[in-house]
Amino acid sequence: MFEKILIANRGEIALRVIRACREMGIKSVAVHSTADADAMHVRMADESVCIGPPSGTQSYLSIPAIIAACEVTGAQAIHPGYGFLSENANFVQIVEDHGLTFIGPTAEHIRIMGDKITAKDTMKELGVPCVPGSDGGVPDLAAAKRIGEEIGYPVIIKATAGGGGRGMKVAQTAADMEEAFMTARAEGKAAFGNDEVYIEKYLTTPRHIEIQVFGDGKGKAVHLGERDCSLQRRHQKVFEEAPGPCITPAERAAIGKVCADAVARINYIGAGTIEFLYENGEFYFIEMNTRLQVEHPVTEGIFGVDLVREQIRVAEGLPMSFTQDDLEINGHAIEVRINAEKLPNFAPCPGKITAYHAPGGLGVRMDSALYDGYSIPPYYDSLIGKLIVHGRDRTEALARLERALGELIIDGIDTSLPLFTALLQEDDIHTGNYNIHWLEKWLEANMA
Ligand code: MV4
Repeated sequence: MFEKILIANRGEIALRVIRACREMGIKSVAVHSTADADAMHVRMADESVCIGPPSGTQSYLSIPAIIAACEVTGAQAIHPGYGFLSENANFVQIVEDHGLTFIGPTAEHIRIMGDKITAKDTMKELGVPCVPGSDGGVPDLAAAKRIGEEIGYPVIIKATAGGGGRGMKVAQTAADMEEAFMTARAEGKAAFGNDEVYIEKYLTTPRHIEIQVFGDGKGKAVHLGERDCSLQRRHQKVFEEAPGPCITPAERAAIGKVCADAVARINYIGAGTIEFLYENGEFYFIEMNTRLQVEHPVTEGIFGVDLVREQIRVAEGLPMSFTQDDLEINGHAIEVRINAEKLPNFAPCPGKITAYHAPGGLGVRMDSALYDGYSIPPYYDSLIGKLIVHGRDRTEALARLERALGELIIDGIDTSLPLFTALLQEDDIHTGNYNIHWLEKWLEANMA
């Protein structure tokens, strides 16, 4: 059993992990940059180590500093949170080479899923439905044009090393192919040092539905249903919910089983998310994330499980504390991401919090590292909190969200909160009638 875990992260996710550690009787070690000496994760952990200057590259991404912090404190395992080193296969290898445990998947699984072509090949092989497209990389423009004719336009050209929307170009017709192909290649090369691309049929109005999976690393795995994360701006999720408003129990059981079986077959360990586009009743695999995700609390809300606790258990070699049959959906959960940014342009807006009051009451969870008088540093991601509500059904969850937003006070900086208040006035949000383009269109119409 781990006696001490180091959390290689900051902000709300560091608190999230510290809380799980404390409930399990495990000591926690926070690491922090000089800019984060007064941060809540440092205060809440049992111990802390300063690992470098403000820049993320020199602190939260500094592998030597993090390994040294484990050695100094005697931490036996590292929880990476999300972002930073959470999907860095080399880091996992180094952690293991130092006799430490990485709380997350193996370096090999991270590597497979980090390369989008290999990920897709692997999933296809495992029986997961994929978007029709090129089988693997597309070597040149002539091949790209052949594939375009074969699968039919519109098509999308994606960088193999991409993800999160970078290095993607749509070709509406054959006439667009040359420019789209060349641009996707150039972006892949510039952003990731890899110019390999692949091609898929472009789905015009899908929803983003992702399946939460969890494996014990020994051939057992479960699914915890889906999250609908279609409401995004520039590939950043802003509103997530579970279960998906348009997914039937039969669809959930079927795609869930496919996903759980797939990750069981590869002995996947820990939390993972299999992302799909969902259109006309069909699921199409796009990517797999090999980490705990920002929006994991909506899944925790409807299943009543602690995913971080389970991550720690399986990393220790223990079994998961539930089987598929134990997992039953209870009600509906919604998360909104609160960013320190100024509308209408969403410009980052760090600064000092002059007043903070978190909402409470039945079915309300506020995951945030904010406190009264805290100064948000300008060096990191603008996510400053997540408000998660749970209700007996979607209607109750939406009413609770509106009520909780009314209680929440964050003064001194601009935040994305006014966006959520405005969204709750929209019929489409109440009926669940939205797809991946809904928010961008709404912003264009309402924020211009
Ligand atoms: C697509 C697509 C349509 N068709 N693939 C965007 C980020 C990356 N994860 C995959 N993305 C997309 N892939 C095919 N074949 C549309 C998107 C997409 C998108 C996906 C999910 C959520 C928001 C999105 C916004 C724009 C485009």
